[in-house]
Amino acid sequence: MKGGHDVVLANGYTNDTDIVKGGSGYDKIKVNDGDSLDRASGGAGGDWCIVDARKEAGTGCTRVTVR
Ligand SMILES: [Ca+2]
Ligand SMILES: [Ca+2]
Repeated sequence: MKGGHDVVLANGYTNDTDIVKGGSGYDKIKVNDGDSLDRASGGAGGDWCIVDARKEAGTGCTRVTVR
């Protein structure tokens, strides 16, 4: 991941565990793929994590949306 604003998508397979890390910019990290096994780990700069369940959001997520 580079700096800047990125959108990061977990691959849309359910019942798997995706680990998605943001870069140094304000990134949008989406792991709302239908399971609650993933980990959206925000990077520096604050990230927006879109998750299936709150437990998917790591400490680097400054904004969390459950979908
Ligand atoms: Ca998944
Ligand atoms: Ca998920």
